[in-house]
Amino acid sequence: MLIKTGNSGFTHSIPSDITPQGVYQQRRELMKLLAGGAAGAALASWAGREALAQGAGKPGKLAALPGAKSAVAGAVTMEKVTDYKDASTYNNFYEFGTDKGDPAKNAHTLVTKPWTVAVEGLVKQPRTYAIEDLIKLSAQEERIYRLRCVEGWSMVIPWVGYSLADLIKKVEPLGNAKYVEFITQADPKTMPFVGSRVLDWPYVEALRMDEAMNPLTLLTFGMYGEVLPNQSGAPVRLVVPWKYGFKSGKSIVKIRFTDKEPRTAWNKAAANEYGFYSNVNPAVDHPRWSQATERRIGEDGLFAKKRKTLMFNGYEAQVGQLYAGMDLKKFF
Ligand SMILES: Nc1nc2c(c(=O)[nH]1)N[C@H]1C(S)=C(S)[C@@H](COP(=O)(O)O)O[C@H]1N2
Ligand SMILES: [Mo]
Repeated sequence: MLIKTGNSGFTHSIPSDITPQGVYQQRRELMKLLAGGAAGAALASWAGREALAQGAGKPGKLAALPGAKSAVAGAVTMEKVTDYKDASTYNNFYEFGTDKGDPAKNAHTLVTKPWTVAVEGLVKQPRTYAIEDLIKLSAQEERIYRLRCVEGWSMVIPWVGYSLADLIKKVEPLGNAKYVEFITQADPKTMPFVGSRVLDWPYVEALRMDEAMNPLTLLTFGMYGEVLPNQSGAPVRLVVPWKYGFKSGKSIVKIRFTDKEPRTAWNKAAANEYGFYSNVNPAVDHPRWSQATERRIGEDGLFAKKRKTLMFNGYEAQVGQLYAGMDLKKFF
């Protein structure tokens, strides 16, 4: 993602910037060994490490939050699940810093108890939910979704939650409610980068009502059978698997129903680069880089060919009809 350096100026990551720490380290070691003429040994150790990276690894020691197998179409992929260690140490959560390793290092200061989520705006039943009540509102399911960042990396994660639609039906939106806005926590006391000028806080995201109602849109409380670690957006985040990762707001405190398309955090920061829809689309490039391919974290190493990005991140059968007749180059 790009970093705002002043009121209007931006610097941004080039593809090599998005190398995860571990791979970067390995590349440095490899370069050192190559310089020493030990290329064969270096390659052997690389291959060994790649093999070790297979398997999902063990989650941390957080409270268990198992989910039943989901019956929602598209909710499970047969692709290999990303190692928990990668999923929980390679993150975007700018409230805790702009480096991929920052959220895992810094998010321990986030206070997730007590936590409430206010549902407000154009609904018949506005209500503030204690997180404990929100968790129980519907049955927890495990959904194995890909999440693709606009920067070109992706992961496969077993999320735990329920369809946002279950909550929406409970609060009964009014007829003029057309959009759902997600407002996230912005507490400078517990989130060290809130107050920095990287983004206009709080981090806000939004969906059109039919997108929010699509059964794939997951109100997410856990991953890998446990509650979310802080850096992944505890205690509640969204996962919208057919959109670029930044649509999946973390640590949500307000859900607001509106009649106008809300301004969203990245759209405010750079409207020409981040549109409202932000559907994963290999045919529509980011103005400064291609979106046609991606690298799977922990799997696609230095020498691997990048994999092709799929239309709607592979969820076209489930969500393609939401955009029938729309010019997706215009509504990017
Ligand atoms: N509140 C908040 N939510 C956020 C972000 C953020 O900076 N702040 N980053 C977004 C981006 S760019 C991505 S790619 C995903 C990353 O989720 P992950 O760290 O669980 O992979 O979170 C999204 N949600
Ligand atoms: Mo992202």
